[in-house]
Amino acid sequence: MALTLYTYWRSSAAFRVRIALNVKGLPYESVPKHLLRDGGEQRKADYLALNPQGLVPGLGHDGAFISQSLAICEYLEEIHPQPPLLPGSALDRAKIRAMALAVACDVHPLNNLRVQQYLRGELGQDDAAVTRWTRYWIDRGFVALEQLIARHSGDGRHCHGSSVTLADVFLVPQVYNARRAQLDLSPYPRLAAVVQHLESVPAFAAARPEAQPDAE
Ligand SMILES: N[C@@H](CCC(=O)N[C@@H](CS)C(=O)NCC(=O)O)C(=O)O
Repeated sequence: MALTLYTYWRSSAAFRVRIALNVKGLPYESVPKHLLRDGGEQRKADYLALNPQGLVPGLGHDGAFISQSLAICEYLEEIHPQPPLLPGSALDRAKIRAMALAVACDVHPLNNLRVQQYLRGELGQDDAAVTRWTRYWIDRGFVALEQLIARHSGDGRHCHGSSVTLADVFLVPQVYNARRAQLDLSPYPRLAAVVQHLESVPAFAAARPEAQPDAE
């Protein structure tokens, strides 16, 4: 299968998809979209023709295009079920999705580039205020995830059960963003232990921003 990932090295949403592709052992071609250069390559007409939202990641597959990292990961899960990112019973899968969505819906959108640009531009906030905003929303999410990991982790090394799931795929990139905002992770020891383990897993390590061809 010919897979093309529209990506940016520092995009945590693209980082999720890179991890999922690696976990499933699917080779892909990277097409970098620089989010800052020249007003943002994600906002140029050629990319908007593919993704009207003007966001990365996007996945091309045999002439088709899919946006939204969760939709992409679930698509990969459906066309390539092994190893499963949504294992177990319907209840297990719902709990895993809920943890992934706690990042994807309730943390990440508040801290996205265009939101930060709006806070700085239209709302006139300085860097300190934007960093405060970023840390606040990540903390709200991590406080809850810390408790969910306590309930659902089977081994202290994964968010749910004892294997890599979609919850792990979404957590690690969000921790990358947290570190960029210099958020202290010590209030979330279980979450930090899970991430420490996952960062040693080759599929995660190869997907990290600094390992990408477009890394600066
Ligand atoms: N919900 C989307 C979020 C995608 C997203 O916000 N991507 C960011 C990078 S992490 C982006 O392209 N930002 C560009 C911008 O804000 O202009 C997903 O999960 O794919």
